[in-house]
Amino acid sequence: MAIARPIRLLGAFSILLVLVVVFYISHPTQTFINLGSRLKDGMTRDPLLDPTGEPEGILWRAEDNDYSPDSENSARINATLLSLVRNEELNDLIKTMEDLERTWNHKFNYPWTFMNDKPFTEEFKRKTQAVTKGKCHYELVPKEHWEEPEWIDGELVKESNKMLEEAGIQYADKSSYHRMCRWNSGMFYKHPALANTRYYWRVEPKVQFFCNIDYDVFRFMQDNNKTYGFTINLFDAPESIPTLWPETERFLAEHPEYLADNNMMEWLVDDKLRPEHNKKANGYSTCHFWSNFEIGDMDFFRGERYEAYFNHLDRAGGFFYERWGDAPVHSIALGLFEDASKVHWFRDIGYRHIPYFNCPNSPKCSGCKAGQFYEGASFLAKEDCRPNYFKYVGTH
Ligand SMILES: Nc1nc2c(ncn2[C@@H]2O[C@H](COP(=O)(O)OP(=O)(O)OP(=O)(O)O)[C@@H](O)[C@H]2O)c(=O)[nH]1
Ligand SMILES: [Mg+2]
Repeated sequence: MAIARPIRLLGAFSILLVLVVVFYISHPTQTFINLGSRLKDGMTRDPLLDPTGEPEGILWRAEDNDYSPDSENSARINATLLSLVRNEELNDLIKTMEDLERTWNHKFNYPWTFMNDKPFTEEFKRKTQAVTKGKCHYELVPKEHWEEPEWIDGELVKESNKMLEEAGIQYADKSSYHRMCRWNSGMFYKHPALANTRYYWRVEPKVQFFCNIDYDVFRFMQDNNKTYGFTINLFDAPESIPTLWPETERFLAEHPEYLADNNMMEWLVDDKLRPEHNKKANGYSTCHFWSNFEIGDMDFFRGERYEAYFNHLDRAGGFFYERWGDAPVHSIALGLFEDASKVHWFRDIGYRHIPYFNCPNSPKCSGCKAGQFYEGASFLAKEDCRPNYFKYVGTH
């Protein structure tokens, strides 16, 4: 008996529908990416609640390529895990290393480079090398990269840091903190031990990683022409950087040619989400990539634009007279000088540095709650600058 045409059509449609549903379930990343990059109507719901998969495109995997630890012809590229760390932080660092080795590096065996302004102890070397099959390098930061440059006025530093401390700026009176911020801003990539290394993944003791990452993230950066990858996007304390933006504007006036065509200026100067922040920071939203996690291409920092910008800031002295962090400095430079498409949100890397998270909804993750952004007091929720980043730059 012949089946009526409408019934046949309905049958064909149902089969098509099932196929589409099966496709989307097995390709969760694509579903999400197809929503578009910019969130034009703002972030009405945390994108990390949606199923999160791997980035699109060809990914290099340990099963298909030679990533064995001692191979001469391995698929590893010129890259290192990089940690500035003190001997006293050994136990916290070990836990972090174990996390990152378990979720990622035991498959790819990238080397680790540890840096310190004091020599590493034998115990530090022995215990860290025991956590990884990758080769560990231990480097001393040269004094001229670490200490205050000669044009900094010590008396003025003491006075201004006292005022910052009274204004409640954390670590303002710790000279090592100022030095660390300056080193992370303009020195780390100048260390001779990194002269032949291009990509780095910054790792701090105490941070945690929650998700299995099954592709070579450094190759991903290289293959997709990415300069910088982040996980968390935050507001900063404007009191720590009152003259950073005015100095940046001065620099831009001298070098208008450095501004990228497809820059992230709107994200940098937004005054709608937190007008007081913009006002106190004299025109800067204070939004930044939280730099305790970063995967980056050191060629950007070694390039003419960043070098000139860092030298300008260094001369102005705000690393010591104020408490400029490497996070706003890196972020402003990327936002102004780099094409926005070259910055990547690693939504799939589950990450925690107290008190914030990047926790995706993925079967590859365990130990964090999908979409949880902060832990502790509820005022921390407003430190999230992702709504602005997704609105002005995108979710890529
Ligand atoms: N070798 C060395 N490492 C340092 C020094 N100060 C900070 N670091 C490292 O620099 C990184 C950032 O320092 P933190 O003290 O964690 O700064 P922070 O993340 O702003 O502060 P917290 O929120 O307290 O973690 C960490 O990897 C530290 O181990 C220092 O004086 N010497
Ligand atoms: Mg820290």
